[in-house]
Amino acid sequence: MSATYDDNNIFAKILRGEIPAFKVYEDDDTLAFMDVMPQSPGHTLVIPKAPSRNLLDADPAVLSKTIPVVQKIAVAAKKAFAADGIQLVQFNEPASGQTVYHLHFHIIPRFEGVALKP
Ligand code: DGP
Repeated sequence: MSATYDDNNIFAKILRGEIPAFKVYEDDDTLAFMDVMPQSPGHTLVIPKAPSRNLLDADPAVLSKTIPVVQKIAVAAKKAFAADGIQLVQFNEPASGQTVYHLHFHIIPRFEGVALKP
């Protein structure tokens, strides 16, 4: 049996305005904000507003709205932080490294010769 969505997760609280976040983009369906533990300058998270635990239980109709925003933020972050590339990371379930259980996409600017922070 797969785990269900728990709306006490930290990103649900950000969406409800219960805890602060440095927001960089918002529309009716999607929010982007800076990661509080950035692995590189400009590390940004993009989340759908609709509840899903991760990609495995996400509604494709929701994803069809989220992915264009992922692209938009990736392009903007590359330009704003003068990055050489963008790493897109996304975890599903604890075994993969997921720690916050609301679907999110990491947009991580990468720089030639510079390793990520651990
Ligand atoms: P993961 O579930 O492993 O993809 O990682 C969750 C990410 O969420 C991690 O990079 C740190 C970030 N994060 C955790 N708590 C907060 C928070 O309260 N605010 C923000 N902006 N980011 C958070």
